[in-house]
Amino acid sequence: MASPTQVTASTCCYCGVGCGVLIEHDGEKILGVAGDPSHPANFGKLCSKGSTLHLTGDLDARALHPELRLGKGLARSRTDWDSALDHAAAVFAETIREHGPDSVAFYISGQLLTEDYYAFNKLARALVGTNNIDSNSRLCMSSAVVGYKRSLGADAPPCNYEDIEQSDCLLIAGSNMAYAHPVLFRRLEEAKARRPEMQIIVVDPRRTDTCELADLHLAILPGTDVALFHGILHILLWEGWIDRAYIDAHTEGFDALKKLVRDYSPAVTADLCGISLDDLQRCAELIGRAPSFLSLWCMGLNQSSSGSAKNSALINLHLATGQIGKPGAGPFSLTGQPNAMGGRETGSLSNLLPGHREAGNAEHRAEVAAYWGVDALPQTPGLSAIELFDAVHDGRIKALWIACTNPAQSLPNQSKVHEALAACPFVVVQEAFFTTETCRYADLLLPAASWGEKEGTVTNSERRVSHVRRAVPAPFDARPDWSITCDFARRLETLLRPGLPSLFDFADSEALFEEYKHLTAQRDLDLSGLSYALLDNQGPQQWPFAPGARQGTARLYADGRFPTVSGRAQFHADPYRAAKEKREARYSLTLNTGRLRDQWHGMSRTGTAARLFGHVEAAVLGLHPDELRRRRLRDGDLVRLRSRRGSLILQVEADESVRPGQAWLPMHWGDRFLKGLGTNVLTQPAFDPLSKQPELKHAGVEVDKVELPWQLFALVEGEVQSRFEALRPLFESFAYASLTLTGRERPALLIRAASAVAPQPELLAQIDRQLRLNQGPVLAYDDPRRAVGKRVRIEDGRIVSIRLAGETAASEWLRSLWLDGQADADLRRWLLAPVSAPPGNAGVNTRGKTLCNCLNVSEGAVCAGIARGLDLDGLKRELKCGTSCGSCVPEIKRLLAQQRMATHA
Ligand SMILES: Nc1nc2c(c(=O)[nH]1)N[C@H]1C(S)=C(S)[C@@H](COP(=O)(O)OP(=O)(O)OC[C@H]3O[C@@H](n4cnc5c(=O)[nH]c(N)nc54)[C@H](O)[C@@H]3O)O[C@H]1N2
Ligand SMILES: Nc1nc2c(c(=O)[nH]1)N[C@H]1C(S)=C(S)[C@@H](COP(=O)(O)OP(=O)(O)OC[C@H]3O[C@@H](n4cnc5c(=O)[nH]c(N)nc54)[C@H](O)[C@@H]3O)O[C@H]1N2
Ligand code: SF4
Ligand SMILES: [Mo]
Repeated sequence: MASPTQVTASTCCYCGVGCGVLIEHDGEKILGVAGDPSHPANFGKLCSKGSTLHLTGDLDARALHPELRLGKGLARSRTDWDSALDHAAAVFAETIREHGPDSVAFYISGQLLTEDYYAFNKLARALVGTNNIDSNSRLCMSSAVVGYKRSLGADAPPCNYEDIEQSDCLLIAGSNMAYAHPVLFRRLEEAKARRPEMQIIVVDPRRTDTCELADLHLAILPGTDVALFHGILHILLWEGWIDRAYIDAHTEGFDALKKLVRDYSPAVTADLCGISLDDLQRCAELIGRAPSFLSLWCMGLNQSSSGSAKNSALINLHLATGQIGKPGAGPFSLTGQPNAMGGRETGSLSNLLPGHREAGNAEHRAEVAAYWGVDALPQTPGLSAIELFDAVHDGRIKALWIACTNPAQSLPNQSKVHEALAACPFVVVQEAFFTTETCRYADLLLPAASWGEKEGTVTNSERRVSHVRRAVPAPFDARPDWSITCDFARRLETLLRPGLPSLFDFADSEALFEEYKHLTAQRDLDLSGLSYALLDNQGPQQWPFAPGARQGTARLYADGRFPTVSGRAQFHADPYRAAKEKREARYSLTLNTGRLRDQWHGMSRTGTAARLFGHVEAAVLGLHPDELRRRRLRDGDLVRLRSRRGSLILQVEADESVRPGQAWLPMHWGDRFLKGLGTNVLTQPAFDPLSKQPELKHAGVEVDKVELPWQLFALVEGEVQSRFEALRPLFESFAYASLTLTGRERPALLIRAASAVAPQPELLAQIDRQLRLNQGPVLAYDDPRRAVGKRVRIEDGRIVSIRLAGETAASEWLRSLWLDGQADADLRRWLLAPVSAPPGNAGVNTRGKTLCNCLNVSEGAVCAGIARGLDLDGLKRELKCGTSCGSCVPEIKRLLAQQRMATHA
């Protein structure tokens, strides 16, 4: 029964900042969301993604019932939980019996809750007896794990969010915080406004929005971070800006590093990194002279074939300057996913075990086995993500369980991943949204509860554990992940170890937490003093939090003792290695990939809210204007982007934020919103030798113009999810097809497609049926000789559907008429004319993209305001942009700076 509005305090399900949210609901449906003022990560703030959570998750896109495919090539059909899980248990048991425990694998996610993770780990290692359990954190945090462990002795970010605000000098390397950790970036903006003397350095090949806050931006050549950090250390040594006393008292290995960095003279470093000597010198000086120095980093360092070296080279700088273990100082890796930390804590990478233990360590295995009450844990090393999918591809893995991740979009070298999934005898996908690329390959689809519907705990970037609370029940048959996993495990137990007491007798997520937490006792991450009740009474807490502790631990290593064998931190002397191997280097451009402000990964959730496409509407490749000129390309041209592994057809645009020789493409596109296998059809599977994290940031690519003269534009209002599902397959035969959502109050599906020749009339007729253009109040124009055909449907004086084929000049004008909700009689005779707008009609909406999603303020309006002389405060006052979540403020600042440059030029 729905009851009046209630509020449940929970957390945001997106990034590792880990903001607290207040979910407004009626006990059945989520109605709204607000920032939790009492949560220490965000104190009430939310970004553009967090504040629109309640607008996402369209039920038409949710997985609602278990579905089973009874044979390859057949369609899946709906089933019940008992049949689904019995079937899965039977297949897993048989596979294990016939081919051994290493013939099955689990591929899980940094977006699971700690309790979910724990259940999966116990299932894989204790019951199945395999270490083949890895997670998408392999693509995300595994280089940071290696960096922390080998340099400091434990996988623990030593700092906290207040340190960021207090620091005198901040180095942000390979992190676009303005987009990827926006609320933390808001906190940094405020700190910098209070203390403008705080110095911020950004190291990123691209000029991102994060650079708007930087005193110094080093646009290094892709992949040259190790050289940069060694070059900085070279200068620190030369100038005497190191802390010899700290090095002597608390570290080991400095001499070897000192020897190595002799080779990284300023001239050599500046040349390798493609930056000026002055900038390099200034960077070293800012770090060397700062009373406190803190570094933040993310995927620009981790996602690299030298990710471990990058991490340790940066940590070297902190150890050499003694900038760790004190306020405002330390190496602080930002975690991407909301519970990437929980995954590391519970041992959810193939080489880890719960409680920051190692699967390769016999003592650790014995400890965990004893705690679980099993004879032994498996010894054979497990496979990491890339290796795991290779093993699926060559048939070694015969049953694969995927939960809360979309590998058919997010792994590199997608052609191979799709082949692997297609060939795998049994694929289980435990998912909240049935729309993902991976679900297509599911032989068994298990509907999972999602944000607002599940309970457990998560750990954010600053080691802070929050209690995630359930607001509403999951829709239809969907169930929380831990309960699906434990239910399956109990059924598998009866087949694999009949008669023995269950290892999975958990009544709720709290029971899992209670069992798990003791595995952390007396270890570096000790959180055995925490409980749901304590988190409810005292709020989110940072580990370590031992039993009896009154509060969590804000900062690690204050005493200079490190959890290594000798108690000393370790310098590492890894030489710089170029990111591109030879075969990649033959391609003239380096492709860099990463995040957009308002989208999350494969867009299964954010892609259900039309408003979130307002900022960036579709997949576009960014190239420096010089590269466009050299290739005789213009903004908006369709190009074929190709690498050694695959190709993609998409639009190109001029992008001044990248240097010549580089290309930029958001990571979010898979096969659904853009025809082709998405961004990752291009990326390389090469990985770091220690962390096994793949090189997702650099691939050699080439760009060629394509001629696809026959073009189509379509827009249809309403029921966007079901129309998307029905229409997407109809565009398989087009060379180019881009689908997106648009609008706010009245969402619509928008499609652009192109091919060399016109498609069969029957295909167009099928498309028209889905667009509701086959009958009713439809204006039509056809010229079959030129393969031109146009349709506009008008209801109650408003355009509700459009299809222009063969000739699309009027598309933007019609789209703006649709948006404005008008199509009066005067205009009607022009609707199907081959013109971009009727003569003398200024109807074309020049609003451009939506900068401020909260208050719906367009780029056009902001630019007009700037032209009228408004500054940031004036724009905020008059247009209200940037006054709610603030996610658009860096971009508005950039427009203001461009305007200043233009007037001075
Ligand atoms: N809006 C949004 N926010 C997110 C996510 C999302 O999908 N959408 N995902 C979350 C997750 S899981 C993660 S892991 C984080 C990722 O957060 P970030 O790592 O901040 O985001 P990215 O855009 O992937 O990459 C950051 C930057 O690395 C730069 N870079 C590329 N190559 C190099 C290099 O060789 N050296 C250096 N120094 N920099 C380089 C890129 O130009 C890019 O600007 O974001 C989290 N937050
Ligand atoms: N080219 C390129 N590729 C990249 C990256 C890059 O920078 N460039 N970044 C990499 C990084 S850092 C990451 S973290 C990965 C992310 O890659 P993925 O893990 O594939 O990303 P998501 O789309 O977030 O996948 C999570 C899935 O879980 C589903 N889901 C949501 N909530 C729940 C739930 O409660 N239970 C279950 N069972 N399912 C749920 C969502 O619908 C979604 O399909 O991408 C990697 N791929
Ligand atoms: S910064 Fe935004 S996406 Fe990240 S947790 Fe906070 S509200 Fe969610
Ligand atoms: Mo990530």
